Amino acid sequence: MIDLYASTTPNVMKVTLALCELDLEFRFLPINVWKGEQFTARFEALNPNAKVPVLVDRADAANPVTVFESVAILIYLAEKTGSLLPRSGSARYEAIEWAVWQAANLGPASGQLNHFLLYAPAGQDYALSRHLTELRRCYGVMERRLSRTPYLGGDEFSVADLACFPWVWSSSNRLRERFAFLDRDSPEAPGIAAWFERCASRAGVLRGIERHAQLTPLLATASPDDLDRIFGRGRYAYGP
Ligand SMILES: N[C@@H](CCC(=O)N[C@@H](CS)C(=O)NCC(=O)O)C(=O)O
Repeated sequence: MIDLYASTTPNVMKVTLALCELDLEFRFLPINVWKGEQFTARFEALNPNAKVPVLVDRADAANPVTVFESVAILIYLAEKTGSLLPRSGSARYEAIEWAVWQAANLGPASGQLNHFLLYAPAGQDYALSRHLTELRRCYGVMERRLSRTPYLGGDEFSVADLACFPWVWSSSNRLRERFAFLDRDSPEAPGIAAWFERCASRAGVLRGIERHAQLTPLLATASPDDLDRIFGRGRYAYGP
């Protein structure tokens, strides 16, 4: 059995999609990050960085394997099953490059834009413009890649697509009316649109989207102080 410590976010969705693609049995262990459940000693023993997702694989009950960081989890699952990652050579590193690219570029830019649009006080024009510009740059990088290869890692569906798909899905769902470049079906980015369709028509991805939808959104449970804690502001802020 595999335990997935989870919330309703794209980083968790990557792992849910991978588990469904690989037909692995798992259960969600929901963590209410809005109420600070990630900061308990028990959870920090699993992930010292205090964030979901965390995966615990109990296939060997005497020696469970714990992995945090969504892209590390994707690579773990790929190596466990021998799927979703070419076995060797440059194709393997291309897929890893694009998965790491998501964690270092697309994910942070999407997350920061989200934060400044939804949770920051008014008057953050500089921050908004900076993160929007960076996210648009990332979409340009993806479009150029996907105009040359069917999948982000190359010729095959891989961990790279599982890393990027939930962010493109989520940003398109929430923000495409506001920022046309985030539309997963934008005529200005035919490479991304065709890739999205290719990924979204996979049975495993469709099952993963359905499983992900079973998680309950918990933002409404957060008090103003909970929001200050998760965003490091108010009495939790460091600095002047
Ligand atoms: N790079 C990490 C990011 C994980 C992350 O930011 N998780 C969020 C939910 S998407 C979280 O747990 N936030 C709680 C917090 O920041 O305290 C990964 O890809 O796993």
